[in-house]
Amino acid sequence: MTHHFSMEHFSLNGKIALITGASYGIGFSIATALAKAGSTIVFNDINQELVDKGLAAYNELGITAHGYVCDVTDEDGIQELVQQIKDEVGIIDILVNNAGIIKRTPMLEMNPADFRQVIDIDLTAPFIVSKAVIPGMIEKGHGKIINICSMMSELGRETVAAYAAAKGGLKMLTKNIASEFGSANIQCNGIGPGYIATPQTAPLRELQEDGTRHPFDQFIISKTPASRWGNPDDLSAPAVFLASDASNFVNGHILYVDGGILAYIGKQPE
Ligand code: NAP
Ligand code: GCO
Repeated sequence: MTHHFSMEHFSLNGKIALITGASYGIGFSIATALAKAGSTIVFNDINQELVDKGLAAYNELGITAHGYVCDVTDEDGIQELVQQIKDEVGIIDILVNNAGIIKRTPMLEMNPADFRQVIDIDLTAPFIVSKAVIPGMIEKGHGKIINICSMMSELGRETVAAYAAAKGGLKMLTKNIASEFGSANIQCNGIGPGYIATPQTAPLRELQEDGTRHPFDQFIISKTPASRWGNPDDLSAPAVFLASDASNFVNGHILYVDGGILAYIGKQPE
């Protein structure tokens, strides 16, 4: 990279990107953006049906993606997947830890088994996948890891104890990977999406029986200076930035893409 600014620093030409759980939603949008910026896209999902759905959707956009069935919590499966990607596509330059789940349950009604499952998928899995991918990055002499965090990396709310614990942990895993592998020229950053309209948040946006907006929907609009939910595409350019040479001295940072939620105390009374 030269010392002079060039738009080329945003290019991902020749790069190989693995985006987990990217058949639809936020992962799909980020993968599409990384492909448009020049990289080869590889994704996994939990079953063949989702992978096929993803492959068809990428194909429709003219993107050749490589899709694999793999559970991100299965360390042996992930190690085999990374080896298979190396053999069939090449060594991964960019990893986006996107796969995740949420359970909205009041804490006093939540079983430890459900709590552990959220931690397993949203926090332990990014550790497992990063651990599998980092040796290849060290071999290549560079790497980018982007962890999909949340407003719940910073804030709590009723019913999401496990998710907040996992996403807060993911923020610190991000800083730790940055600390441990910065000298190997690996940058690990997070994207913290605000409230984004995807199937994951659909229950919070369902219309009421009388046709009015869901109270949570109204709550989010009032908490967001932008006065709207985000779209998965709002995350596209921030992801390209963090995946590209344009961010080579940005490490351990969480880029909140939230329409201003974290900056705002809330609407003052009329
Ligand atoms: P999502 O429903 O969370 O999609 C994630 C994908 O990961 C799905 O395809 C899901 O498959 C897959 N997945 C779940 N468990 C997996 C596992 N064990 N192994 C492999 N894949 C697995 O939708 P999203 O809203 O696009 O969320 C993507 C990420 O952004 C998540 O980490 C989420 O926490 C985060 N996020 C979302 C929002 C939002 O407002 N939507 C805001 C902040 C952060 P299934 O369909 O079978 O579950
Ligand atoms: C919730 C939401 C959030 C969002 C997102 C916020 O129930 O509060 O689903 O968790 O999905 O992660 O950034």
